[in-house]
Formats: sequence, C-alpha cells, structure tokens
Amino acid sequence: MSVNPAVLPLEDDAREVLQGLSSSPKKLPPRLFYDQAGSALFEQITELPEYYLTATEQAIFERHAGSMVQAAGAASTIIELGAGTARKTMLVLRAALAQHRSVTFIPVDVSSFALDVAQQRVTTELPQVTVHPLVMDYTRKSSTFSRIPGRKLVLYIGSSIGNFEPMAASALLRHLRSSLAPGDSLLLGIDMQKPVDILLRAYDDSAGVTAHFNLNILSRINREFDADFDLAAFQHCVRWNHHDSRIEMHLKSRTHQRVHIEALDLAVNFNPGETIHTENSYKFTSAMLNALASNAGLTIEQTWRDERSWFSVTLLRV
Ligand code: AVI
Repeated sequence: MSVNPAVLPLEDDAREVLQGLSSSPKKLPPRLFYDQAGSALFEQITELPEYYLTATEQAIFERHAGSMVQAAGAASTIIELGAGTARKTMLVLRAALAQHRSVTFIPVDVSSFALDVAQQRVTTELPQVTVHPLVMDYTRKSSTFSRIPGRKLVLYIGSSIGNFEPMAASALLRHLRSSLAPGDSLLLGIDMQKPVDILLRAYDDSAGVTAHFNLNILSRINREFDADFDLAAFQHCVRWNHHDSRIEMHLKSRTHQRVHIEALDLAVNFNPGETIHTENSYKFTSAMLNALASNAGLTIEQTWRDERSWFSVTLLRV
C-alpha cells in the first residue's frame, strides 16, 4: 500500500477513508452508507421481515405514544434527530396534539432531502403542527438547541445510538444534554440483546438487501473518490461479537487484489479473506443502558418495551 501525504489536508470523509483503508484491520465510516442509493436501500431494509427493529419499535409507539408524551411533561416542542420517514414521529406528534394547544416539530438531519420528506409528510397529515426543519450534523453540534424556547422532547429513535461505540455514544448524549435545559427529555430507541440467530438474520436477509446496502459503500467510494473497487470481488459478512455485544458488518475480499483510489493517491492490497469493517450495531442489556445514561448524566425515567423485550424506548430526563 502507498500513501501520499501530499494529498493532505483532506475533507473529513476523504481523511477517514484514507486512514480507514490504511489501517489494519481495514475499516470505513458507516455514515458513508447513506448516499441516495444507500438511504433508499436502508428504507427497504426497514421493511424486510427479518429486520424486526422497525416494526417492533413502531408497535411500541403505537401502544404507548400517549404515555410517552405525558411522561415528558409540558414539552410541546419535539425535536427529532435524523429525520426518517416520520412514521413513528407521527404517532408522537398526534399524541402531543392531544395534550398541548400548540406543537412545534423540529426535524434535524444533514440531508435537506430527508428534511423535505419529513416536512411534507407532517404538514400534509398534521397541518396544526408548526414545522421548523434544521439542516445540521447533530453528531458534531447540537448547541443550537439551547436557543429553541420552551420545554423540549428530543426523539432519538430507530436504534441509531447503537451505531456508535459506547464512549462516542455517551459523548453524543452528554453533548446533547448540555444543549438542553433541566426538565427537557430524550426518548431513546435501543435494540436489545436477543438470540444470535435472530440478530444474524436481521443483518443478512434472504433477499440480499443488506448485502447490497453494505456493498454500496464501495460504489460510493468508486464514484466520489475515483476508485476501482470491483463489488463482485467482495462479500457481505456479518458477525456477532459477544464480547462487545454488537453485530458487525464487514466486506470480505474474495481474492488477492489491489484497489486504486485515485482521488486519495492510494493503492490498497487485499489478501483473500481480508475484511473491511463497515459497521457496528450494539445490542443492549439493561446494564448497558444504565451505564450509557449515567455516563451521559441523564436520569432514566421510564422504559417501554414490546412483549418479547426485543426493543425498548426509554425516556431520559435532563
Ligand atoms: C441505522 N441503523 C440503526 C441500522 C442498524 O440496524 O444498525 C443500520 C443497518 N445496518 C444494516 N442494517 C441496518
């Protein structure tokens, strides 16, 4: 492998791709999954029968959104980190409208496209809600929230926190806490530990959508960094890491190969079976959740679960 330092300074993505593919074992940042094709593939994943997360969390919201909003107290401003298709959010907003005279919804995302979709949906279905979209990378900056008036409820659902390593997850929540006021709260959706075969199937579905999602990260690097990854020469690979309580996704090289990444002036050699680690998805126990909350300085107020305790939504208080 050759690395030419003359290409520095680099943008964040470029720097992480360069460092990740130059390290051993090789890795790539999971945020690169979410280009337009990757976001569409992720939407497909959420509808797969094996990917129980979305439907299970949705059922928890269907049953308990009213109690969640009630437990959050006087919060009539709802901030959602990472705007999705807003299906679960609609349940929370409806419950909030039933309890408050006026409700403001602030979807936060790096993608203005995702925000447009969320805004469109909410204004069409719930015109009484005032929507103020915020284009922002909440993983780096959430201080803007302190300028928003009134009692706030932040939604961070869909197990998104599970894609961060424990230290980074605590740091993110700590940072979020410091941008909120005492009495504000956070609804956190997390995926719980469960039999390993169920976990493995959720990340290696029979239709191959997750494999496609994982390999799409290489298409993005080909396009954005002028690289020549041959997608057929890599295999989607899923592992349960018992020690760290996480599902890991990797891309395994099928052969001995050399990949060129022109924009980074980088050539990377792969041995047969060598992997690129692309994602961690942590699966929680109650003890892990307690540790996350206390490291972030947040108090666990109430938790709602499905009957199998596969997923949980916890209200944390600032
Ligand atoms: C976005 N995130 C919560 C998903 C997860 O389950 O960790 C990403 C994903 N990766 C593969 N399938 C879904």
